[in-house]
Amino acid sequence: MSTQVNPDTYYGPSFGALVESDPQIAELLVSELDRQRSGLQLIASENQTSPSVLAALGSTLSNKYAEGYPDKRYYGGCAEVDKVEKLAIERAKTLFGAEHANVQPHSGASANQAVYGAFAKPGDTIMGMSLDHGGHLTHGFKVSFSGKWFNAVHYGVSQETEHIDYDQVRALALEHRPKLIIAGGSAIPRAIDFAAFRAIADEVGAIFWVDAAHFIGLVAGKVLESPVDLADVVSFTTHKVLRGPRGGAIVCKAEHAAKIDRAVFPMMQGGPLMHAVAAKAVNFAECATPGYQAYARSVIENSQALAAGLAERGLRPITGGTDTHLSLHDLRGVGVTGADAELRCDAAGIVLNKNTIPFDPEKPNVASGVRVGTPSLTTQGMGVDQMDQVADLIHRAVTQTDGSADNATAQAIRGEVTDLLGAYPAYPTI
Ligand code: DSN
Repeated sequence: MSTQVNPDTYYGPSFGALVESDPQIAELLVSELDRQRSGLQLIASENQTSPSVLAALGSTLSNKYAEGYPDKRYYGGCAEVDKVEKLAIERAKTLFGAEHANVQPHSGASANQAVYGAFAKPGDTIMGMSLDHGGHLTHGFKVSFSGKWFNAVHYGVSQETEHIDYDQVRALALEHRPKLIIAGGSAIPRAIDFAAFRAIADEVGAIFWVDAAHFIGLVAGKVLESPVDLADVVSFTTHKVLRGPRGGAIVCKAEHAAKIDRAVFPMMQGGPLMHAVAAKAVNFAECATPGYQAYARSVIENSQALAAGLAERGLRPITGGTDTHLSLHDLRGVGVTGADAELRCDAAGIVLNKNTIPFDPEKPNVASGVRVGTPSLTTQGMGVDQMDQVADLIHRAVTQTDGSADNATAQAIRGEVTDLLGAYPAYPTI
């Protein structure tokens, strides 16, 4: 085990027992912690959740079957998990100012499946952002259930501005009359105009659904406009900027509550993961604090500083910058593909992902861009003063290394990454 861990606190008091009973898995858990600690984590959809959330995840709530909803279960022995789920629901409603919350979806994709289940039937037309312009697999991409079961129509960004083309959204909505209009995605650096989407949905009689998985943490932190009042339904994940456990949730208007609940269970899921529900409750309470709001503000400031630092070095930000926790960079100006950049950064201790950019001439597994996000670095305490150094490290890794860990420049960058992480460690308390 290369990283320092205290078996009494790492993953809760039972970690010591795991070391005894299954040293192979215990070793791998520690090496993954070591990996998370020893690199710059820039995957925009990842974060470092709190030890309290980890404790709830590692609890005996994992043992309990609780199909149904609080006070309406299909199993005995649910008194304690009922209290947990009621707390999670109330905390979610308060945090997001929502009329109804369902905290049972196992993941973002499961939450999205339930939204389809509530409002559409196979063969119906749905409309979302195209994946290669920043959307998501579950918004009708052809290999996803959503693309196979629904007639998916896709809007994108304007080639000129790289912002969502709202004229195109409206024209496609008028032409295709979708049942559902989805806003949101995985690589959208800018704030979305929810009012524009609402007006278009009203014009064609569609349900307006926001998939807020990426940015819901910024909404919780009150640094980005909330879609909750404008949308019929908002689905999200709890593990991105929000910094909770891996999982999903849905908030919606009271008029849709019964439909959404029936679509989550029993239509799409069986028993909820009660340890994850407890961890969501812990997370929602954490997000209601001034400390979390300051964190969310810092995530955006860092993201803007990082995007500017990369722009100065020739890594062009799509749309010219960012309003959120992520930015997307076109690498064609430095003559490196996204796939090569990801490999080179990895060898230098920097973890990010290749990403297609709008109108990308490359295939997705090559891609012309990279996506970078600041949730993890900000959790580690970095601020705008560190972002120029991070931009410099990324730029040098992308342009001056070859993807080999033996490369002298890659080794030098790794050394600088280690020094920086020494001052801003991940999980200093375990
Ligand atoms: N795969 C996630 C992301 O990285 O954005 C979204 O599902």
